[in-house]
Formats: sequence, structure tokens, C-alpha cells
Amino acid sequence: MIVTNLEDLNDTERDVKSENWRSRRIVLAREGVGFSFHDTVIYAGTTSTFHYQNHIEAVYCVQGEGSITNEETGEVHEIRDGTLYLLDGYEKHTLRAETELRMACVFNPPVTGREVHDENGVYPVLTEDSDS
Ligand code: 9YT
Repeated sequence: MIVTNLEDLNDTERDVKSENWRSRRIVLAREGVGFSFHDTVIYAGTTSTFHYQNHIEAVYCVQGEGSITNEETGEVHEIRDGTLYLLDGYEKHTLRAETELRMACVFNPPVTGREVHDENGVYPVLTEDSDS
């Protein structure tokens, strides 16, 4: 069993910060359980486009208000406490945070912890023993 608390991850390699968001990656590929689990904060007033071409992702909002646009269909959905979106088709999407959004995110395959978005919002597939 593994028991951890978010506070213990602050400013470690599991605490990944970018201009629009901060993500504490609680469960990673190295734990060997087939998914990764992240606590992500999207900063108020930001707009971010992501396209996880290699990962299925579930995102559950526990705080804040915003919206998600499916860039493939143009559909816009409200996000608030209790909203879950499941990217089961590798959809390119845009997140707008009206207020700070707090999200619990699950990735399959699991993120290793080294991924950062490229200019298209894509994560590569990394494995625990790859160099890059
Ligand atoms: C909301 C969202 O796409 N979260 C993804 C996880 C986070 N950006 C991370 O850990 O890279």
C-alpha cells in the first residue's frame, strides 16, 4: 500500500508547474499500476489547448468554474464542481478557467512524470526505461 499527501509533493519532481497550470503527479508509471493520478490546478483567467494523442484521460472537477471546447466538433461544455470529462477519443480540447479550477486527472497509459506539453499540447509516450 502507498499512502501519500499532496503537501509532501510540493516542490518535488512530482510538482510540475507551467504558465497556466500546476500539477502534482501523485501516482506515476513507476508505481506500476497502469494509470497515473494527478491533482491539477488551472489558473483563473487562462485558456489552454491540449491534445493527448497517446493517452486516455479522465478529468474530474472538484472546484471552480470554466468550460471545455471539443476542438473537433466545436461543442462547448460548462465545467464546475462535480463535472467529469473523459477524453476517450484523443480529442483536441481547449480549457477555459473562469475561476481557478481544481481537477483530479487520471491518465492511461500512465504519465512517467517527465512529460511536458509541446507546442501542440501533446505528451509523448515515455516509458520508465526510455532516455528522453
Ligand atoms: C486538466 C488536464 O489536462 N490535466 C492534465 C494533467 C496535467 N496537465 C499534468 O499533470 O501534466
